[in-house]
Amino acid sequence: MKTSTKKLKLTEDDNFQPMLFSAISLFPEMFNAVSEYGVVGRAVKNEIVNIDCINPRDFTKDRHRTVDDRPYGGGPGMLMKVEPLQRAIQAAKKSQQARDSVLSSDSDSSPGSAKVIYLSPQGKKLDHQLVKELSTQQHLILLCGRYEGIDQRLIDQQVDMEISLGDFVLSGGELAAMVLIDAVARLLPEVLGHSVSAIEDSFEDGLLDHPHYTRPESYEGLDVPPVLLSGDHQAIEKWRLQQRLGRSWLKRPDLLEKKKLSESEQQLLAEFKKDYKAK
Ligand code: 4HQ
Repeated sequence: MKTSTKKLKLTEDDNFQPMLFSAISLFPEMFNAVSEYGVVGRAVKNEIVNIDCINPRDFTKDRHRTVDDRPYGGGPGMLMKVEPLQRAIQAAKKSQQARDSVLSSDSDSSPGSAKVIYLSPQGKKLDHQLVKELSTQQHLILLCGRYEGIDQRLIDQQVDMEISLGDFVLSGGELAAMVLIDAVARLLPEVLGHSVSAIEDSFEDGLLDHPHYTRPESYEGLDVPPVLLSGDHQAIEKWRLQQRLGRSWLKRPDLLEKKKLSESEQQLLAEFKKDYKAK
């Protein structure tokens, strides 16, 4: 056996650690939606990603396992009780410390650096840049609020970062946490392989994607753009870049304003605009 040339699978490396997401949630079953399906489901199965659900209800101490309480100052709705959440966060932090303690010390996995994230509309808006930064972390603890949310002192004391999906209101942080897990996990090099570093380039370079076509060649009288059938890979790449520039100009001018275009990109876009205005 030629052991010397056998490439070690990343996940067989003694120092490899799956990225850990600890979801603190009253509805842990919701996370099956990410951990059992598709690309992230496979990453979980292959132990490239771990998703650990922690239910604050398991950290209550009263007979009724109470997880909600009334807001000081009155008003409608309830808040999540502080102590069960606090204990759940501590438990999440311990689970990573337990993993670190069985690893050799020369790994880069920066133990003790779990980031606690609270999903809320007050947070920083999630975008590709932030997703990329999060994908460099070993352990993210995702605090999923229900009811009217959590006590401000818990945010001040325990939360490292507040993140929002956008200016709308969800009925709980779980869906937001799952969106974050999906977007972050697919950026891990072990999850999609190199095929997608190219695909992910879309947002990587701040442009929208180009249009895609598959069979049939003609559908309802609409033909696939001929260049895609030409076999001329250079021409195809050029057309795709032009489409990406053009679509960004049409649908997301804010993206183009942030981006510095090269001479050839400016020319491709000018040509797209000319054709667009001629139609
Ligand atoms: N909520 N982006 C309120 C959100 C939200 C968002 C989560 C509703 C937290 C207490 N989360 N709970 N938008 O609307 O992330």
